[in-house]
Formats: sequence, C-alpha cells, structure tokens
Amino acid sequence: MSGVDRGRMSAPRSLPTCRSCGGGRLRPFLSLGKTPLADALVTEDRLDHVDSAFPLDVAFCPECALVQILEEVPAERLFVDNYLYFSSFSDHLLQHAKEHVDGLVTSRGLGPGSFVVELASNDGYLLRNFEPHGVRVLGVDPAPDQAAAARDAGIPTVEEFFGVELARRIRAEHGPADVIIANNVMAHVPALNDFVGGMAELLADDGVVTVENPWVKDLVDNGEFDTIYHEHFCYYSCTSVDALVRRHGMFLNHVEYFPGLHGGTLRWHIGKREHVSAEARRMLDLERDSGLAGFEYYAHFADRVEDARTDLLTLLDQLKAEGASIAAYGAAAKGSTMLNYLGVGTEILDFVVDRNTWKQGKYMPGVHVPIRPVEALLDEQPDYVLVLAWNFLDEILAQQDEYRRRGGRFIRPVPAPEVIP
Ligand code: JHZ
Ligand code: ZN
Repeated sequence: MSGVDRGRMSAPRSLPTCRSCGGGRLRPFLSLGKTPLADALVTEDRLDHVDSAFPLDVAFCPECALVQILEEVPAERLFVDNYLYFSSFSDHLLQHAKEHVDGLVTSRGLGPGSFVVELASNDGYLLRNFEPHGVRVLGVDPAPDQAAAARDAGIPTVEEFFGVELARRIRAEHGPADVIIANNVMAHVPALNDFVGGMAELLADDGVVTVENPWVKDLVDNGEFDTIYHEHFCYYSCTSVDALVRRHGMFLNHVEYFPGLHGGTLRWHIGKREHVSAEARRMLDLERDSGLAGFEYYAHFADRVEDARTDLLTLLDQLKAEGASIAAYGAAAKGSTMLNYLGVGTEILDFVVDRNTWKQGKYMPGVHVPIRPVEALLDEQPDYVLVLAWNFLDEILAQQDEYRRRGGRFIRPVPAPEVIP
C-alpha cells in the first residue's frame, strides 16, 4: 500500500503534561503507529503525493483519570483546513438534537428572553430547533464551510475557536448565556482549561452547560479503538470531567447516558451551583467501582486492539480468497483510523460510500480508497459492505433493504468482526 508515510511505532520522546490537571505522570498504553489526519480526505490531484502521518499514542493520567493522545496537531490544520464533517447527514443525530433542544426548552423554561450558545455548532443542525421557541441563539464554530452553511440557514455563527477571550467578547455583546451546549467538541480541544474556563466566563450564575461526548468506558469495553484519531485529543469519563469542571468553579450535577449514540455517549450537565443528582453520584460510583480511574483498566487494551485487527484482517482476507467483492460504508474519521491501522486499501476494498456530498469524489486518507455516493451499492452490488460508520448501523441497515434483498451482506467491525445475518 502506498500513499502514507507510516512508521509502525513512534519514536520515544519526552511525555507532555496532562491537558487537564497539568500532572507530569502520563502513562501511555496504546500506540496505533503513525496515521494520516482522519478527515484529511485526498483529492484526485494529490493521489501521487504521500499523505502526512502523525504518531497516534494514547496515555492515561493517574492524577485526574483523563485519557488523552500525546500528539498535538495544530487545531487549524484539523478543523479549518481539513474538515468535511457535517452533522446533518444522520437522521438519528438530527432526532437526538431535536429531543435535546425540546428537553432544554421544557426543563429550563426557555423562551424569547433566553440566550443559548452552542460550541461547535457545525451546520446549525441543533440550534435551528430553538427557532420555533423564539430563543436567541449564537453558534460558535471555526470550520468555514460548516459556519457558512449555518449562516445560510439563519443561525448567527462566530467563526472562531472558543476560549476565555472569545467568551468575554460574547458576554460583553450579548450578556451571559442561560444554556451552553457543547456536543462532541470537548474531545477536540487542545487547550482544555481555556475552553472550560471560557464556559465558566460566559455562563449565567443559574445557567447550565450540557456537554456530550463518547464515554471512555465504552471505548475500552467495546474495543472502539477506531474512534481514536488526532481530532480527539481527550477521551472522557464522569470522573475526569468532574475534576476538570471543579477546577473552574463549576460542578458536574447530572449525567445522562445514550448507549446507542456514537458507541455510547454521556451528556454531562454542569453548573455553577452544586446540586449533584443521584444519577451523577451513581455514575461516579460506577466508574470508581469499575476501576477506570486506575491504569490497570487500560493496561491490556493494546493487546485487545491487536487481536481485533488480526480477526478483522483474517475475515477480509478469507472473503477475498473466496472471490468476494467488498466495499465499505461511511467515509467517517473513525473509518480512516480503521483502514490505516489495519493497512487495508484498494486491494481489499473497491470503494467507500458516503451520503456527505462534500466527501464524494475524494479518497480515504493514506489508503486512497475512492469515496462514492451511496447509490453505488445498488449499481455495483458488492458481495459485502464493511460498515466503517458502525455507530449508525441500524440507520444504515434500515436504508439498505434493497441491497440486502439482492443478497448483499454487511460486516460490523466493532466490537468484534461479524457478518450481519
Ligand atoms: P460519523 C464524527 O466522527 C466527527 P466520524 C467528529 N470528529 C466526532 O467527534 C464524532 O463524529 C462524534 C455518513 N453517513 O458521524 C456521514 C452516511 O453516509 O460516524 C459521515 O460521513 N449515511 C466531530 O467522522 C459518516 O457516514 C448514513 O446513513 O467518525 C459517519 O461518520 C449515515 C447515518 C451517515 O463519524
Ligand atoms: Zn490529569
């Protein structure tokens, strides 16, 4: 396979300090070698270039329990230059966002006098749900195409990275926020304390911050190693979030769990006044009892990831040996980690399909598998489809009745390789 400058293991180097607590005792537990940037899809004219690859090593902080990667690729390169993720391409996610907004409007009594800020507001997929309620909203997102799409949809959007300085400017212009929403962004932040400090700066004294992110417990328990990539600097638990927000005078007051979202997502409710719910207490206790605040919890993860790689490669090789044709579904960031870590390219996969029109016509980073519209599944009828976006498996299966009726089969890679019956 060509197309990526890959060194299996990264060179030994001095370890950085923890992104949250600043502790100096990070303990690495997994190396995925060097991988290209997961959302840096390759255009046709760049196919004969070598894609830059960066070490992808994961470590645990014994002082605050935060799991984090060691490499820091500049955020501009990740989210301004190479970012084609648009939230609006999943019906499941759109529904989840709508329910989130409806819940907030009811529980917080939001209306025309309220002010809501969303960090990483993407194409406005979530904030647009406030419109019927007359709530004043502001999106913040540094990704240019997504911010433009949101503005086109009528959502005022600040096209900048969020931190204390921007929080002060927003507060000076609009007043304090009654609600701050940060979904799938806290993992993407290199300067974590500046980001959370900004939340504290902007939030009204009686306001609430809701933060959603995949749960590191599910990542480890279900072997979701492909959700590790350079955009994701951190992998959270209630324990690490509690420590983080307390440092900024806020409290983790409540927790909700969505097992079916992105492989297992938590929604943390954070406020300036401490009133910890029984559910938040229960989750913190559960994490303590399961051991995820100790290194031992992660110590054998690398072996399990290596086994998962072997199992999936064995299955794909066996199907190819039988003469089967194989495509993939989802030009997702996690798909890039999966294919590059496995070293699977066009010798195994004919193409990847994706609904996101921005991704179609481009190629997966490193392995250079072409990305086509979803209709290619019916046009070509490959024997098998490897579901790289396994987090949307149910939604994808529901759409692909016809492909399956004609004999096509889906392969789920995570938690263990499985051909869907
Ligand atoms: P998707 C994203 O990760 C981006 P990714 C981000 N880095 C993050 O943190 C996590 O989510 C949480 C397509 N698709 O969202 C759309 C279809 O084609 O799982 C996407 O390109 N048809 C912010 O990129 C891809 O699949 C469909 O029916 O790993 C899914 O990517 C559906 C539902 C999706 O994750
Ligand atoms: Zn720490």
